Amino acid sequence: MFDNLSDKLQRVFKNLRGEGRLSAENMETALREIRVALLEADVNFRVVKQLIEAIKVKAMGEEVLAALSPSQQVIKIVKEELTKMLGSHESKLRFSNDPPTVMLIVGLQGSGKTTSTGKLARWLSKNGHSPLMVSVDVYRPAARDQLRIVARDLKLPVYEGAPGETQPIDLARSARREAAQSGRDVVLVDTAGRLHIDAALMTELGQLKELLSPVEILFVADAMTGQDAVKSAEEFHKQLGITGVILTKMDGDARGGAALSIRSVTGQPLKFVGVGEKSDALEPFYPERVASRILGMGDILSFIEKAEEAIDRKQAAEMQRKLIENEFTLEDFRDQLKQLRKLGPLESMLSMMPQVGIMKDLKNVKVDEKEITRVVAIIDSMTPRERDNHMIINGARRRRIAKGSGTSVQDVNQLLKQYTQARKMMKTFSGGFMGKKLGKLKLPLF
Ligand SMILES: Nc1nc2c(ncn2[C@@H]2O[C@H](COP(=O)(O)OP(=O)(O)OP(=O)(O)O)[C@@H](O)[C@H]2O)c(=O)[nH]1
Ligand SMILES: [Mg+2]
Repeated sequence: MFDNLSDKLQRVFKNLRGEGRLSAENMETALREIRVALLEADVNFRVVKQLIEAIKVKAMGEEVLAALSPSQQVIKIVKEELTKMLGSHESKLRFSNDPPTVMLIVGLQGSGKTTSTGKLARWLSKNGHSPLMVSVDVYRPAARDQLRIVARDLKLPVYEGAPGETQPIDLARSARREAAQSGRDVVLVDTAGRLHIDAALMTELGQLKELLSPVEILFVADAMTGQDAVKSAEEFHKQLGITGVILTKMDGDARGGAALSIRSVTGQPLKFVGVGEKSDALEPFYPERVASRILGMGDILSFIEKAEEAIDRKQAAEMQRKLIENEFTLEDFRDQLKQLRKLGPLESMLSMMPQVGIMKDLKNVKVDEKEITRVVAIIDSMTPRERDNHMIINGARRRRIAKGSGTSVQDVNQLLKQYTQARKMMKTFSGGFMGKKLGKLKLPLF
């Protein structure tokens, strides 16, 4: 996400780093480069213009004459303005005082409405709500089945419709009634998509809006479609009035910049980003964190939040103690690996870290998930005593472990080496950079 833009902006800042102070000339050059970087990243040109103007005013103003270096000043200003452009504050979902709250999920064909409906249902149920999903896509034969499957996988309810209930309006009305009767507080309405915005679609969505008085009308925008996503968001907003945006496919290598313009162009907030096909690949949108990520500062906060979801605090504290006292056993190592796996693809986790120091080297590390599985299998094949004290694992024991785990003695050797290295590294982390940055949460990385 934003890799290119991020690289380019960092180059601009680097060039400024050599300068003693901000001058009209070096600022002019930096602004020009920032402008090009944003345009190349597909940020809408009107938005770029506003942004550059705002940065310029601030940079030339008095407040920059502080003790910061020129590049620090510019980074600070660019970050503030980017954050503002992205909406300043997190924009939470709103709920009706008179539940069930209805949320309409709208957007063009294939933008990710059905997938996002499922993700949102999962997110809601993890955050104290009890959603009911309903698909009113009666045009594509498999559409309602698709949502049914999503719901089944999530073990969350979907309103399936009564026999003969074939109209979007009827389905939506019944779903709301069912939610009210069964005490569900949110109804997520997955609507049909069209290739292009057409009058029939807008009429139908308009009717749904009138009938359901949705508190949220969330426009699902496919980040891969660039400026088209911005244009259709604008059009939906004009015709229907959207209340927020879910930006999907931000995990793709799209330039992503278009997406950043949606807030400016429509005036409606980005509420969530989709970062993968799986149901947990949905993140609330935090303007400041995204700005930091774009500027290459890493998204420490998202990272911590995700880690916290996966890692049991108590266990983490216990791990911490063991690390410090050098009691970290192979069994702990295995548990850590398992937890790391729960965090999701390791590479995507690493990409959220600030690209400094050791993390810079780790950025290019390809983490092989199969390798983790193998390591876990090897440790599983050890006796508790061996796990407790790796020093007793001699040649004969290594052979037995290899056999038991279907691996080779070299594999076992390699693992033991990794383990001892990990112990060393984690000790460094727990007191060093990571320790300070992550506070109470020290993540072992191997
Ligand atoms: N990589 C990635 N793929 C996504 C994301 N969100 C959705 N998709 C994929 O995009 C495709 C279309 O998603 P759907 O949810 O079916 O889209 P839709 O808007 O409901 O499509 P229609 O109902 O046909 O209009 C699917 O293959 C999804 O897996 C995302 O955040 N990242
Ligand atoms: Mg769909």
